[in-house]
Amino acid sequence: MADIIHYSDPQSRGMRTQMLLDVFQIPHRSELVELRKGDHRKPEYAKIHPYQRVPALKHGDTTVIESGAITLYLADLFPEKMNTPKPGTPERARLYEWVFFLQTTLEPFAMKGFNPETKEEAKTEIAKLLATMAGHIKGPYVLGEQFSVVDVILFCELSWYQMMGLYPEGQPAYDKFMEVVRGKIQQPSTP
Ligand SMILES: N[C@@H](CCC(=O)N[C@@H](CS)C(=O)NCC(=O)O)C(=O)O
Repeated sequence: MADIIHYSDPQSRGMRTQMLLDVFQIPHRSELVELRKGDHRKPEYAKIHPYQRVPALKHGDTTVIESGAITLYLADLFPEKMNTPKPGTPERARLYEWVFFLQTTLEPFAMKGFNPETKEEAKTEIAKLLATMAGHIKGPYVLGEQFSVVDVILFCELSWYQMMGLYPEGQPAYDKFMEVVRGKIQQPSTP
């Protein structure tokens, strides 16, 4: 297996992909791209990420950008380690749903959470949208008994909402999910 290099800054969306690599114990090298120092604007980084953001992943001759694409690429590369359901199954459909729901439907609201003027609106919209998706958590994990990449990215996103004051309150399905996954990732040797 070719080497994996993960380019990221801990204070970025790269925390999602870093968490995936760590929790599922995927051998890799982490390359720090410090946004505050402008590392991502250096010309050599444009060879890795064409529009110069983080994260990015290099696997041999293949470079992947976009945290969602990196999530799906890793899930395909390590189906056993990451308990990735087979293509064409209902579980695989659910995996795609959550990746796209988090990144395309919820993320624009999470971005509004950075602005004090739109933060309350963002919190309300996130809570409403998450309420509609609560039934898509089979339990104890999103896909049922299998702990997969979906659990890590949803956990990561909800942890970020907690830090930003955007976490959906009064939704026991998410409280329970957070508790179960927190317990699981404290023992990462048994994915
Ligand atoms: N949709 C991309 C977004 C990547 C992105 O915008 N990353 C931010 C950090 S969270 C970044 O690198 N910002 C640097 C800049 O905008 O100059 C993904 O999910 O990977």
